[in-house]
Amino acid sequence: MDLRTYRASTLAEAVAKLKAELGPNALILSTRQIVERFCLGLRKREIVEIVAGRNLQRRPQARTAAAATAAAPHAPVLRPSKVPAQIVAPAETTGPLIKTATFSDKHFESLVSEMGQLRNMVGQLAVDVRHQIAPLIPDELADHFQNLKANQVEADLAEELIKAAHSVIRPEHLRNSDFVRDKLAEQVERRLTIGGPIARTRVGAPHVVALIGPTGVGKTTTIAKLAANLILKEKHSVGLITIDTYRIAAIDQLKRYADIIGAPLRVVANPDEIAGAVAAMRDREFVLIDTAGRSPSDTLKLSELRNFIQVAGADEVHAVLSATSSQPCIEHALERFGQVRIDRIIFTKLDETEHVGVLLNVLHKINKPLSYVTTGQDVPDDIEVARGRRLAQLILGSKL
Ligand SMILES: Nc1nc2c(ncn2[C@@H]2O[C@H](COP(=O)(O)OP(=O)(O)O)[C@@H](O)[C@H]2O)c(=O)[nH]1
Ligand SMILES: [Mg+2]
Repeated sequence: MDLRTYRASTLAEAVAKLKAELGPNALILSTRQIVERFCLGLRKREIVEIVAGRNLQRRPQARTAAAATAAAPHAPVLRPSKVPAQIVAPAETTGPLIKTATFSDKHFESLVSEMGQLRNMVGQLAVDVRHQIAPLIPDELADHFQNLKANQVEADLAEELIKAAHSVIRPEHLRNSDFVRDKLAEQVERRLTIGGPIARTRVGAPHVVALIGPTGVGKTTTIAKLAANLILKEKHSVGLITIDTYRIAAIDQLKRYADIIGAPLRVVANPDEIAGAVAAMRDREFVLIDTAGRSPSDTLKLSELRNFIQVAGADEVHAVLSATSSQPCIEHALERFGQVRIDRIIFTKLDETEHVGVLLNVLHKINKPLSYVTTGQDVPDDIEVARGRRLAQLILGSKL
């Protein structure tokens, strides 16, 4: 063991001295800044003191002279304001000046090589896992597959879409992400049944449309949007009927909209009255029926609802579902309200959902046409006639 102390006015000078004596692989054990007094103690100056040695066991804090010079090749006189970031000790302290551990070139190279190996291993692991989850997804389309799944498109359906798109994309286009997205959108669009807007099919009698669905999905708001658009934009005559007599607030809500848009409103409490209410509006082109948000698991009330719809002679029954509900919840509602009657689907609250893929799963399964989607609380603006390509883009991750 050969330990020596070097003092100089700069770090670079001190390192140069020790390198000259101990060689480039000498180990630095401590570095500090001290104040040296001279002229009989009347004057003082800041200097750097390094303790170094050779033939030592390497410790974590120890640095080679080569590394020290690399860290501060042109080290100025060490005053706190000019000290490089890694040098922290103030003057007249005995703590280490340099805190960061550094490595010899050899250590650094081996670390870089190990990191490279790790990166390769993780990459290979990701490919293996992907192959295990979806064995037949081509690597070039793996990100698109993950994206569909992130939007909660069911794995089987996502795989089917990817394979169908893959079969129509030439290999040289597989890495063109926009092109692949476009082809995928085509495939998604094919699996969506789109129903188009409400259209009058009768002459001399109103076209009767009923909205059914769970509580709070937005039936009343959607009726108001539809009525306002039919009256204000398309200049049709519209009458409104509500059978939601369970809550006074629900009647008030529709009454306020009816007054604003200038549509007559009739409140009907039992099935016997509804035929009369529709007949009273026979001068109207459209009659829209708002229904009570009864619990989907309440079979008695569901059969009552079916009765209302039958007696009213509805031309169209739209099931209203919220895009924010979970898939099991939507499927449950569809099963229950399917016992009443479902001709078409309206999805509400697209503005609030994080998983548009659920719409595709559901529509693909039940194969009922989608008529409208709603995109916010504003009456009458936040409603759109469903369009396949637009919905497909949303399912692939576009924003509203
Ligand atoms: N964010 C958002 N909220 C909506 C949408 N449609 C309706 N709502 C809101 O959902 C809540 C329940 O609506 P309502 O029409 O009373 O539901 P109902 O019980 O099915 O008649 C209200 O606060 C509406 O403003 C929509 O498309 N987006
Ligand atoms: Mg309501």
